[in-house]
Amino acid sequence: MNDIVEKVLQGDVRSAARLIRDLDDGAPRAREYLKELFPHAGKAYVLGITGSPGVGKSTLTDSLVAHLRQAGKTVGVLAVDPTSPFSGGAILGDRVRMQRHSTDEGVFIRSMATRGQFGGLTQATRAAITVLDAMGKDVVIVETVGVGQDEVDIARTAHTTIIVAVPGLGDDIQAIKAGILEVGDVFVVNKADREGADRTVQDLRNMIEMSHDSNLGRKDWTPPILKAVANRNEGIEDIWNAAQKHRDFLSKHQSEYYSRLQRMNHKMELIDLIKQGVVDRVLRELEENGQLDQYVDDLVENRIDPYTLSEEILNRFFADTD
Ligand SMILES: Nc1nc2c(ncn2[C@@H]2O[C@H](COP(=O)(O)OP(=O)(O)OP(=O)(O)O)[C@@H](O)[C@H]2O)c(=O)[nH]1
Ligand SMILES: [Mg+2]
Repeated sequence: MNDIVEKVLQGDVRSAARLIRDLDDGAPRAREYLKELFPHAGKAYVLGITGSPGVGKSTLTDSLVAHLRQAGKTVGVLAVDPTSPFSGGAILGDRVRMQRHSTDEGVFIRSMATRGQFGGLTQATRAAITVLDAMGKDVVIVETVGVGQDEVDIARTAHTTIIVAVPGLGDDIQAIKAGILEVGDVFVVNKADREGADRTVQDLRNMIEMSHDSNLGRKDWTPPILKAVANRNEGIEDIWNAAQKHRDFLSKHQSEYYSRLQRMNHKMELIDLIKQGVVDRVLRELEENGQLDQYVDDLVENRIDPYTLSEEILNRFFADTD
């Protein structure tokens, strides 16, 4: 067994941090390590926390971490920011917000901002979850900013997804359009110290009643909607209890919805990996002998159209499968 892999399995923070950095950078050796780690993962409870920017996801995560540590659980946190190609703004804020846990050995916090590497953000996040899981963390919390397709995909990877909103729906209407509502297992109206929290709870309830996962059909779980004031630790225990209820639900009822969800996750992961493999292989060869640039010249000078050209290139690589 590889040295790094062994260390990660023993829970070594530095090795895990290095591996996750490699994943974020798309380093090929990271994939080899993952192969070895994979059989050791699958034990952690993965909790997704998502919602629009600034609704209090990190504050909530921080309070949840404190709550879990008191209960003696080890925690891994992944802060994923698909809106930025750099580990800048929001993630820096996340780190600051969770700083009180930085000296606690039972907590491991990492951020990811990859786009386009390692088959995209969902793939990289999934891989990082595997690392934290194999490291022996009891709970892995994945915080994602925003409401796009990446968040929906990442949310589908978690066992339980918490959607955080704030009083006055506003931006969150966008979230609902993007389909994030459909993947929520627990809803939290944070900043309930502000006016209009009850109204927002009611609005959400109405919308949830009408929604169902457009890809996978209806769930047989009714998502609870809870109020919280994360920066005052209010409502945190209820949120954790609701998540646990959902977790129990998952293990007791292997419902049709969740078997479909699991199947789709596996399928998506495999397709992502195949795509990435094909793209890597074809591009590596084209770039090695400068052909890619020649092809681009052909396009620039109108010698061929891109449709025919891409077909010709692919036929070269997959000649005998035709
Ligand atoms: N009034 C009030 N403010 C809160 C509450 N929870 C968090 N905040 C504040 O809201 C701001 C944003 O909180 P974050 O936890 O960084 O929010 P976030 O959703 O992680 O933000 P991004 O990661 O940037 O999307 C901070 O100034 C928090 O102190 C709350 O319950 N009430
Ligand atoms: Mg945050």
